[in-house]
Amino acid sequence: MNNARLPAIGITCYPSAGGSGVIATELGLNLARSGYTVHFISSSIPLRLQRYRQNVFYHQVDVANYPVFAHPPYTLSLASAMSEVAERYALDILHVHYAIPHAASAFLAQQMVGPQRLKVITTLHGTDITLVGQEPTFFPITRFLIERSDAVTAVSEFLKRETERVFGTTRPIDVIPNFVDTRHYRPDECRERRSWFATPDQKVILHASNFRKVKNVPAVIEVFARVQQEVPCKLVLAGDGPELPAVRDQVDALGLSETVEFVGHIDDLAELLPCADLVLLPSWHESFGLIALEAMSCGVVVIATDRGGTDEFIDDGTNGFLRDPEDVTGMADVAIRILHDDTLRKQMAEEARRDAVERFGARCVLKQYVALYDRVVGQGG
Ligand code: GMT
Repeated sequence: MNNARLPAIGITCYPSAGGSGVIATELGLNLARSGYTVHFISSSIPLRLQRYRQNVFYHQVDVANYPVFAHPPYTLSLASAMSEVAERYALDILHVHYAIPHAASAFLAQQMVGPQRLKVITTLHGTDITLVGQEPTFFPITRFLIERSDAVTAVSEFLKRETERVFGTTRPIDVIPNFVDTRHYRPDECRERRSWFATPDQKVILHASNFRKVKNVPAVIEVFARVQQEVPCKLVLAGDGPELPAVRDQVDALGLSETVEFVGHIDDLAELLPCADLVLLPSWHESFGLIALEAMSCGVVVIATDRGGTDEFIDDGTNGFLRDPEDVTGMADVAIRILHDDTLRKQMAEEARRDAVERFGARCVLKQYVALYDRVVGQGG
């Protein structure tokens, strides 16, 4: 173990926008503030890691290409980088976020360094289990990597159950939920920023995602099309992804282009979320739904999908709403009700903020990771 007797941690994640990268980066930054040495090992620098911070190091993975490769073997380059960093900085743990391919690289690195010296923790985030891992080509390796990690965490009870059901794994899974920096994501009247989108009499509805099919963005547009007939409002769409062109076409076809604002990818939504009166997240499934928690932390009411792990932090009718992603009418009805009733919206927003702070603040969830690290390092080495 390295100095101060705290384990030295290597973290690997997808560096681009996405909840798993955000959670991994925020976890590393919080660990570093608590005195841990944290080494990020990834294909490019994670978005929230751009400036120098004490105890935080970044190692870029160089992927060599060669004409015989149909695709450069990133998994192997990552494994080499992990083993080198682990040897050089005496890492105790490789903590990988999103199983594919990170857990495979960590497994290889562990074999190179020695399973007694280097432990592997895999955090399952969602589509690594619910979509990607179930592809026939990834299924056996995903199951193997879950079984062979020294510890596995899932971001919700739903994801834990789904992993055990689909993969039939026996490796115990710790549930450690997503968390939010409640000092950064906080309520703010943001009158000036709001005026960029809406007049004072208009409500602001917001959706933010990576515009993949699983996010069911067409339902956002359909809900908005109904709501704007009853309540003066604007829709702000933040993010980018493969479904964006189709969503633009849908907006044009419905004659909504004057009332829908596409703001593109925004690295940090803490300044935008509090401007909203309502956030929509009608995904086909969400293992957790970090954006909903971030909205709650900003004191904004959310209507989220009821498929997945959202009911582990959203209590329907108390601190937000849960609806079936196909139930456009139900989502529109509740949106109209909450946008008409300022008193109810304020009451639910306060409840949402309180729950985010008391149950899902970074400090509270960090303790669960720290306990896990202690347990895994204590398993022998
Ligand atoms: O698959 C995605 O949508 C992206 C993925 C990610 O890498 O950010 O999101 C998953 O992980 C987040 C962080 O744990 C969860 O909050 C999201 O619910 C989860 N996405 C899905 O389950 C669809």
